Amino acid sequence: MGPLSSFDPEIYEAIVAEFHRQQDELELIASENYVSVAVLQAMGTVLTNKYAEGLPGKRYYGGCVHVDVVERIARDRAKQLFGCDGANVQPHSGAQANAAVYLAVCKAGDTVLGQDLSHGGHLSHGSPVNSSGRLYRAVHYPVDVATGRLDMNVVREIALRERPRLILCGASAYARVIDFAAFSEIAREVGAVLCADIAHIAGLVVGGVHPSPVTHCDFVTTTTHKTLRGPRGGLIMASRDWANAMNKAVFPGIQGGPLEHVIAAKAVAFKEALSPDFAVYARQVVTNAQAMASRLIERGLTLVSGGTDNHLMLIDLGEACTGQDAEDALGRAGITVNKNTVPGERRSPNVTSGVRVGTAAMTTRGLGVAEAVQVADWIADAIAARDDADRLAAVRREVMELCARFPVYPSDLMSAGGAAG
Ligand code: DSN
Repeated sequence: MGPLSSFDPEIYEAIVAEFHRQQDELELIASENYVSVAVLQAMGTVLTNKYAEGLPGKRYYGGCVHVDVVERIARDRAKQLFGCDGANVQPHSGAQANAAVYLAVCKAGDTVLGQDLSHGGHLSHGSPVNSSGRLYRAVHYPVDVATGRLDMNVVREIALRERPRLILCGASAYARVIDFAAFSEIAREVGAVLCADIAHIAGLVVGGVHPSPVTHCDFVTTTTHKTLRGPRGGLIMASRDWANAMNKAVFPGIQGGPLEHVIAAKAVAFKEALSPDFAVYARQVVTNAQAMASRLIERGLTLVSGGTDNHLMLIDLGEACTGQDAEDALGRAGITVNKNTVPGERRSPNVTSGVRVGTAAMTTRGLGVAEAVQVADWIADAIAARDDADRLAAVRREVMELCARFPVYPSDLMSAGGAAG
């Protein structure tokens, strides 16, 4: 086996092309970010060769002495970062983390209550096409279509009516602060277990710019790759009472061997998130989002809920333009976003009436408020000029100039023994 570039040039070239796409275009997908070179290095290691079913010190395979060190450090750092009693760093993704919580708490057919997918929730919060909606009786709470915000009185009414075994709070397209204390009161009132899925806002929580759910919830799940800026993966936290059930639900409940190379990268990302610099980053993410939101509104665009408290905003395009058309136009302008349903959506999920925009990745590459306002102008320009190829090409040239001034990675990363050197 030679190096990747000579052994498998097709794959190598696709990786190099993706590297340049990330360097040269603006990433505004609210669930994406750029990991550090240290995180990349931890992931590309021999730890991928090791089976380690079980937990540190209690494995079903020999030879786990070194991966035990890695996983213990990752777990301890997660506990320190979030201030939780128990943590399991093995979930391969956020959806796996949620599936493990369902398994720990519910029997098949039990009622679970989560935020409606078309109102900003997530597939794994009980969508009928996801295992969470097929194995359990899933019911949902909406946002108020007029305000775009959760109405906790409505959530309470639905919880009292449905008497769920498990309540999920947390969202993937909701721009406002989530009131974990209010969810906790409702869960206590109806005798439900409470889980917060903070996949989107985990980095804001550890950075101190969104309230923490940890003291209010029995479980907290998250991905590690969004605002938390770690490798693609999942994490579950649990109160002392639920820690054992959490661990058994992950393995042997829903997973086999953990991905120790990814767990090593999670540990590195947690160390980064524990540094004071990370709080500065998290604050800047929100400041940039609010600057961008204000400018989009000044330019005549409508935002669900009228603005943002976090890293994302949802543009409601109304009748004039579909989410798909806006996503395509922005793509041609070098700006990557995703189409997204809006509350009260009338188009199909493949077309949608909205686009979701987030500032986590652009803030990582060093963009500040001045650039956020400029990016908002390009978004408004590109949506308005969506049928004008020349104007879109002109925006793309300006986007590329900005990206060249704020590189994500050293330009020689691919030849310096980095991701695919
Ligand atoms: N797909 C993720 C997002 O974009 O929000 C959630 O899993």
